[in-house]
Amino acid sequence: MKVTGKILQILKGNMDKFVSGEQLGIKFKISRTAIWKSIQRLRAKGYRITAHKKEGYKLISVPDFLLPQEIQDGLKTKFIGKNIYYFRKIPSTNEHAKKLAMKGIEEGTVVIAERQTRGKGRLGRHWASPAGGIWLSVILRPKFTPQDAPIITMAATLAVARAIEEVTEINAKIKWPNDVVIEVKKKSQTKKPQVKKVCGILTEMAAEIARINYVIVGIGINVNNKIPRDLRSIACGLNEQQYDINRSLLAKRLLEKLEYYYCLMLEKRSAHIIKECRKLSVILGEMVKVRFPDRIITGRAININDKGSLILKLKNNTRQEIIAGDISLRR
Ligand code: BT5
Repeated sequence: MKVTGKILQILKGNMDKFVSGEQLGIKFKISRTAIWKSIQRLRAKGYRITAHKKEGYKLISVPDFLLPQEIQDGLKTKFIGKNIYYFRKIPSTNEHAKKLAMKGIEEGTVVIAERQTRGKGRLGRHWASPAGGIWLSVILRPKFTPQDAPIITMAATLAVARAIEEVTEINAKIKWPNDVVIEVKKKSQTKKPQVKKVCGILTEMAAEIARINYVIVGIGINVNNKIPRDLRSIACGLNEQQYDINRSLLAKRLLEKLEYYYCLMLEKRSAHIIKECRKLSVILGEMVKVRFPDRIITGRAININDKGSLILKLKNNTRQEIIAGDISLRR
């Protein structure tokens, strides 16, 4: 860790107290001018630090940015998030991650941005990514076959739901295959709650028949951001349920959970992931509509099988396996 990072750690450990500049200089064997330069660097990143001639420096507040040092501070992972590329603004974190992956960057590298100008969903759809959300991509190089890849999306939805559960008091659920949602009560108490999307996952892969070259797991979470008007009936932010969510903490827990579930997959223990996804599923037992580019199927969602496919029971009592699709709940 560089000296600026070490100074920040000391200031954080003494939040709201003065730390002597002279002591810092002695500790790191650098001049007071060098300490001052480090403080200026931290201020430029948004840390509010007061300076007092005799007493030294006092950290007043930490910026609400997804700064790598905030996410990495206390991050309990072995490889995911050890290397973070941070942007205030970028077209798409998935696109940038793809370029890095093609250059051979190490597994676990994360690309994160405050804002995306061309955030994308599945099938090239637009993903609204204003400031205040978490927009990130993780580069993975799994040693399993491309057929197992859909489970990565499930692992990611599960990681997001569990991270939200740990950091907030919000009950997040999974809407197969790639959404994390929350249930919002309707005005009429008798009606079932409405499901709103707080997170979408876009998993992209470069593979040969039997071998995956790399996988990019793109995760977008609405946290403190505004939701565009045209999406308000289907989407919402976590801030509509709880104020003041610490985005760096949420991102940190997310990376930890993602590594945990990804490692389960590598150990061939995906059954555990599927079991947990079933428990958090918002669609199992419900009548759903599955929209494909050329047709719509209606049926009851009765299971998510071991391959991660959705099983629908149709009107004529036959069962249909769905590998991917757009699901809407018929509530
Ligand atoms: C997804 O696609 O849900 C995948 C979204 C992945 C976004 C992340 S952000 C980081 C990384 N970098 C990227 O460029 N992308 C990934 P899909 O299931 O196709 O859903 C897309 C649909 O969700 C849109 O057509 C809208 O209806 C809706 N939508 C768009 N923006 C949204 C938002 N911020 N919150 C909720 N719904 C949104």
